Amino acid sequence: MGTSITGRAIKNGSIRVDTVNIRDFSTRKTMRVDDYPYGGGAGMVMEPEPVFRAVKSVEARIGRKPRVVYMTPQARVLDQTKVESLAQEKDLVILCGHYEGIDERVLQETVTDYISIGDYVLTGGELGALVLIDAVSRFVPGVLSNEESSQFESLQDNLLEYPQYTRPEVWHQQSVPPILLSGDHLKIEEWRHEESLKRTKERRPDLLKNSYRVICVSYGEPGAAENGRLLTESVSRYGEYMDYNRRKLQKTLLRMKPWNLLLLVMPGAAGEDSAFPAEMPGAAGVEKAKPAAIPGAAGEEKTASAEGKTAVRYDPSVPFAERFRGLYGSETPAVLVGSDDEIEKASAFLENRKFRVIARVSPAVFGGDSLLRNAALDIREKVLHFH
Ligand code: 4H6
Repeated sequence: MGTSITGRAIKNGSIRVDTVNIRDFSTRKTMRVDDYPYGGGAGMVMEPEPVFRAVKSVEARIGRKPRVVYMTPQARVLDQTKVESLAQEKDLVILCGHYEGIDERVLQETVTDYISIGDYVLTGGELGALVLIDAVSRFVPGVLSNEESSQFESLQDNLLEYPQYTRPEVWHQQSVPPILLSGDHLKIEEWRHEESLKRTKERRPDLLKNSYRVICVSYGEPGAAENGRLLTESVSRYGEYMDYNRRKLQKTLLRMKPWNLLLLVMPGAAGEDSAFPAEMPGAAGVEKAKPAAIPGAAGEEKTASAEGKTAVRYDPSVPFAERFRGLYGSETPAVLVGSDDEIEKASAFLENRKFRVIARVSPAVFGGDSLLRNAALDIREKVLHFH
């Protein structure tokens, strides 16, 4: 841990790593902490009491009950969402077993999380702990520089990273893909998304069944669109958002696919008023017909925002069925953010339109960075495991 990025993180005080030797809490003169397994069989088992005392000593030192992670091959395999959720904790205790493992009773009493780093066996949990510390550290503020940022990683969409290139432009007769030299950032982002998908199909097709294209739809008081954009960015690298205060969108047919994920941000979800986005991006990845001529779609009023841009005001009198007359799913998962009232109305409507509501998120989402991050992690966790 003393070299490279983790070494720097320790030196600049972003993270601290302490070790506790369970043997120091042995109850015997010999300082042994293992004993024969009841029921017989090969190998030794770690006694409960030394482990219990070791964990208690840490609790006493930090003055609170931290999450206690047990590294074991008998657990769900660590993924990026779990890593980011653990990174929110101030303290983490990682318990490493040796021999054949630890007496079940002390695990019951002390462990909060069981984690495996992969389906293979190690002689002890320590290398797993190092892997966990390394992965978690990347999400601790101050550990990565701006250039090393962990903010936009495609693993968060359950997709593999796209290929990377640097100078020279031609190497061993192979050129860098021309699009990367074009300077067209929107096109480049699209290309990278495509490459990520291609690569995932080829190398990790198992990931694709839990990979969704996030489409965020917001409507409601001023700030709804901005909040939708913020939430979308926290949930997905390749997400899109649309402001359904806009009458034009209300008139548009939007048929979502089973691999789309509808993120619906409704009244009650927004904070006070924040700025409106200047432009709505196109809805690539979603099959979108030409705006159908639905006469008399209502609920839009143009106002001039602080920047002098044309913004759209929320009209609460527009009924759900009218605002979303063009919105259809096909077993498309949906996550709803808003007041209980609005969520209730939306659920019934969306189920009729062949969406599957997989999560409802409490409206306390847009009150600050950590609320937003936690909501995003919560959503990713539910989306990833709803199958
Ligand atoms: C708990 C129980 C983690 C811990 C048994 C730990 C792999 C991982 C261990 C054991 C680990 C992982 C002791 C069982 C040695 C096999 C320590 N191995 N083992 N995949 N080993 O995260 O014998």
